[in-house]
Amino acid sequence: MKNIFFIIALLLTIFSCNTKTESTSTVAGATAKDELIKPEGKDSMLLLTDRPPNLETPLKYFLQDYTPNNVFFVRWHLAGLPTKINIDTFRLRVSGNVQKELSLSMNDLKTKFTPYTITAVCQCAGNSRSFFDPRVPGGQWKNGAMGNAKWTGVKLKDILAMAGAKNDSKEVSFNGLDAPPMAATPDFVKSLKYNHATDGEVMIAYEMNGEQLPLLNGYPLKLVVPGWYATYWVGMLSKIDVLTDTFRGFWMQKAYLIPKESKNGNEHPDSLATKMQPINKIDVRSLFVSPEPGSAITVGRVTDIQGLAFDGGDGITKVELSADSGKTWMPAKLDADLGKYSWRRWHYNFTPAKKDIYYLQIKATNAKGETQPEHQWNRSGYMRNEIETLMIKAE
Ligand SMILES: Nc1nc2c(c(=O)[nH]1)N[C@H]1C(S)=C(S)[C@@H](COP(=O)(O)O)O[C@H]1N2
Ligand SMILES: [Mo]
Repeated sequence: MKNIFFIIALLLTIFSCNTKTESTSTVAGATAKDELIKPEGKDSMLLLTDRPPNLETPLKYFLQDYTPNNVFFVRWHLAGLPTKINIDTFRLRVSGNVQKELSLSMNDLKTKFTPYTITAVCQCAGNSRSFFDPRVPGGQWKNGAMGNAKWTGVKLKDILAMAGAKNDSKEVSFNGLDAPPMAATPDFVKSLKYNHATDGEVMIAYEMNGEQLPLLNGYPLKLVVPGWYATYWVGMLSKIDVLTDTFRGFWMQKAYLIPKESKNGNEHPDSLATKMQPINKIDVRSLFVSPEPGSAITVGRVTDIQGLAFDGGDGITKVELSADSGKTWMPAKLDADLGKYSWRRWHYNFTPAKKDIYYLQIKATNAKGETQPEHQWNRSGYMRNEIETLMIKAE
């Protein structure tokens, strides 16, 4: 338990002086009650669970290129996380199949390495899980378990080079300061193949959007794996192990698995896939951000329909909108390209011709020609990227 204070303490600090309000929003045709909460160091967010803290970003913040740190979504698995980190004594340790073990202070990281910055979407594997039909267990996220940020820190490759990681290494594992509240729960440890870990893009961030990371987003260090689902983006990162074999931890071999032999991680509720593999690259998706579902717009007047699109790093080349159930697709206008791992915002000028209810659909395509499925399901509610429908009323 060294250095670890349980969540009870964290929650008392974080949630005691909170303002709780309720708002109503329309989601996929149904009305859901959203509970808003204002944790310490954050602005109002949607509360999913408070133990461990799981908080969703309200949709309106996705009208910006970069998601502000104070509303960036929060997702922890284990109820034991430090309430406070002493930055003077904090060390990032590197051990295993290396010539020289390292114990790096924050100052070492900031002065002994060349800083590196990359823009990348951090998206939870379970983002949008609540929209799966039939419903699946797990955090019932809407579309707010994602965010786009500029990450600054050190390339993992440079750290492994300093440690003299050996050429016969197979994988690298990553552990953070959070700990299971009971011995029965396995510690949250993730791994990457050695080649991936040293690709020069995987990095350890000490800043997001030019500021230190909020405690709830993994302060002081977060592993950034551009283009891959956020489950690999280990927060409060404190220990890196270079391995000569496949890592066999629970969170790689039992959790976060997707069907191996289907597109988009698809399977059927009546015939679940038997061959599974660890989740990996983010699939192509596009989302509506504005107007909010169920909004009223004006007949004969232009409405700026807005949203965003992203993928695992091949880059979005096309976003198209349909107002006739997918019979015809019209190109949306893409905003500036902020990097292949960034999301790309888009606009579409829509003018409703008559008083009616409109169902708009949005579909993105990437540089590899990959696009989105019309229907998708899997038992864990991962990798949601089904073509989205937005219902709006023209009055
Ligand atoms: N140490 C640690 N890192 C973690 C997790 C965790 O439970 N513990 N959850 C992962 C998952 S599943 C997600 S979606 C992201 C969320 O990052 P955020 O809280 O900064 O949004 O952190 C990842 N890193
Ligand atoms: Mo996640």
